[in-house]
Amino acid sequence: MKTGTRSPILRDFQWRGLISDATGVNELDAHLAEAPRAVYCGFDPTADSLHVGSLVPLLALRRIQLAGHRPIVLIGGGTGLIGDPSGKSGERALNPEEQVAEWAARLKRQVERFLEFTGGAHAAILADNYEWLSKLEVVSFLRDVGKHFSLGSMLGRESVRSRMSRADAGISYTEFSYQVLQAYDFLCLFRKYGCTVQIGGSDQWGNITAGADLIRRVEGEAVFGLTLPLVAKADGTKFGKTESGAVWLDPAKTSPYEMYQFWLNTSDADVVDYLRYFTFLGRDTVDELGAQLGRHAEEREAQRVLAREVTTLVHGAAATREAEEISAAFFSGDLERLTERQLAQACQGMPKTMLSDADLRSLSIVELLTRAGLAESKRRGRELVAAGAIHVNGQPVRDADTRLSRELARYGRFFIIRKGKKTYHLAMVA
Ligand code: 383
Repeated sequence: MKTGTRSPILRDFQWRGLISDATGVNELDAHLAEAPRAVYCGFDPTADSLHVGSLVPLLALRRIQLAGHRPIVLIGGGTGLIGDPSGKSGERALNPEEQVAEWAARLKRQVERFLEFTGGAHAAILADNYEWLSKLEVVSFLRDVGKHFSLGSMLGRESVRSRMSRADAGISYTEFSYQVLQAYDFLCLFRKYGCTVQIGGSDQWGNITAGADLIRRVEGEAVFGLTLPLVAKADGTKFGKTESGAVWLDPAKTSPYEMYQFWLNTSDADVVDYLRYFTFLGRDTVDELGAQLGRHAEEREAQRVLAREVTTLVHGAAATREAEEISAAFFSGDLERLTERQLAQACQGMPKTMLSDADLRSLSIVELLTRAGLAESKRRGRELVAAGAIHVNGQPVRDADTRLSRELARYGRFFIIRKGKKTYHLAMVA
């Protein structure tokens, strides 16, 4: 891209590393510099919640709004009934209609906190493509829309080619048609709201350019597409997953504490990139945190700032403060000060062993260690206790034969076992 970028938003995207690809980047720059524009990104309801991977485009829409443009969040109530083949190695099962409608409603509530929906020309718009896709009639659709798509370019899309080339996969006519529906959405949003820019992850490139081509053919207008990088991890493992699965934005699925821990565990190699992708901190602050990382990586200040910033964006300041308190309590081993609610939250992402009432009266600590898989044998369990490596509810265990009891349990039912410095396990009575 040329160095003299004029539009503040593209300049910001550039230093954040948020531009993977764009259709005519210089023209897009001029387009955004010239006037406020309507920019959209779509999210399909394929689950009951968005996850941390959805944050890059969602926050990009917010950056776009803060720069004075109008963001449009499109929920794919219609496309979610079809299934995007982009980035998917196999055909997906169709989800029931009621399910997709319920998920769509949830996603709408979820995206609301990230954008401003009131006040003036750059107020955000929430749209659902079920509104127009469900009304399509096949004959007029094939005449008015389908006629503009050449089979050559449809088959040439990465999402289609990668599936056709696999002996064990293939693609149905249904998923093959997905790109036409997303292209038609861009046309509808262009007509309805004057939307001239679509953004999405780099997996969306084919769908986005299909829409831009359609608008050029039908309306004779030039519109733009911009793709954001798919977040990668320096060690090559998949971003957005922990041992307990995906990191969701819904606090009922991933507690704020778990989310906070997820960001806190970012590697030194990734943390500066993530500060640029996932926070609104400016260049000076990010540079300073990067420099500090070079000097005192062990302090993990960059990770702490990242965790605080993102958790606050997603869950608010109060939930973040609570997550920080829980983290501090675990760090110091001083679990006494946690409330029952905080404890329950902390335990969500921890390996667990469920105990019965009988266990609570009869099990010894050493039996608990083997039951929880923290020691391969009772003998090993005794060694660990003798070495002072086992803490229960913040207290060092001195006698391996101590029996569990309600009195020993935190809030009458929790045993937080710590082995060594970092390995935590929760035993609890249901
Ligand atoms: C539907 C209708 C449109 C425009 C877009 C869509 C959704 C799109 C899609 N997106 C992914 C999703 O919904 O499938 N066809 O899970 C993901 N997005 C964003 C981003 C991302 C993409 O929601 O790269 C990651 O989050 O684009 O995989 O008219």
